[in-house]
Amino acid sequence: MSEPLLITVAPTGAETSKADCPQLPTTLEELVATAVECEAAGAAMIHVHVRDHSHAPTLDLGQLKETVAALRASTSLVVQLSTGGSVHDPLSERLKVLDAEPDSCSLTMGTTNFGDDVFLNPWPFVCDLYQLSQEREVVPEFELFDLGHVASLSRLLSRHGLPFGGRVHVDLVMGVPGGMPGTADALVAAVAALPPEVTSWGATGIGRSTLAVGLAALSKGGHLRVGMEDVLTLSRGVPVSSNAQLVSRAAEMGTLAQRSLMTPDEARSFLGIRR
Ligand code: KMH
Ligand code: ZN
Repeated sequence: MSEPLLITVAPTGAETSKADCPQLPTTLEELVATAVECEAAGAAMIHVHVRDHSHAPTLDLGQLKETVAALRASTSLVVQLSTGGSVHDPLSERLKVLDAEPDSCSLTMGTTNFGDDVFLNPWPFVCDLYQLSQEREVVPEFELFDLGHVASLSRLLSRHGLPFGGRVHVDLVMGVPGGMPGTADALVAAVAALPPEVTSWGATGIGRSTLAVGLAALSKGGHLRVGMEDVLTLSRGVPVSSNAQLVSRAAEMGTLAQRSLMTPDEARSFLGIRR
C-alpha cells in the first residue's frame, strides 16, 4: 500500500500580478478563504507568499505574523512560509521570515537562473538559513530546482546534520526556465540521485509541465505541490479559476493512483512539525 498523498498548495507566489490575474489570492481575506477551500479539497500544507496593500510581494514581518495567525485560526493546514520571496528580496530580509514562527519554511538549495532573473541562494546563506531553522524548530522543505541542488543537499546534511524533527522532505521544482526541465526523465534522474537521508519527496511542475511532472511523481510514489504560484492554466487557453480547482484535480489524480489523502494532522507527524 502506497503512502498517503501529501498535497501542498502554493496559492499566490511572488511573480504573477493581481492586474494580470484578478483571481490570484493577494489579500489576507482572499488567502484565508482560499486556504479553507483548499483544505476542504484535500490540501494538507500551504506554501505562503504574502502581498502588501498594493498586491506587491512583501516580507514585512508584521504581515507575515498576521498571516500565520489567520491561517492557524481558520484552518489546520501546515503553514509553510516562503523564504525565497521574490528575486528582488535581500538575503537578510529572507532570513527574518523565520521570526514569524511558521511550522515550515522553504529552503532552496542553490542559486538558479529564473527566467530572465537570478534566484540567489549562495552557499553561506543556505547554511545560515538552515541553522536558523534548526534553532527555531522550523521544519524546512528543501526546494531543488536542479540536479546540482541535490548534491548540495547531501553536502548540507553531512555538514550540519538533520533538520528539526528528524525528517528530510524535498520538493522538486521542475520546469523553471533556467532549472531542470519538467519531464518524467528529469524527475526519475533527480529522485534516483536523492541522498539516503531523504525521507519523503514531492514535485511541482511549473506552467505547462504541471501534468507531466504530477503524473510522473505519482507513478514514482511521490507527493504533489500545486497552485497558482506554479501554473495559471488548466490546459492550453483555459485559465485556472481558483486554487481549489488545482487541489481537487491533484486529489483526483491521487485517487486514480490509489493513494489516500494525507490529513493536515498526519502531515504534521509525517514532516516532524512541532506540536
Ligand atoms: N519566487 C521565487 C523567486 C520559495 O518560495 O522558496 C522563489 C520561490 C521559492 O518561490
Ligand atoms: Zn514560493
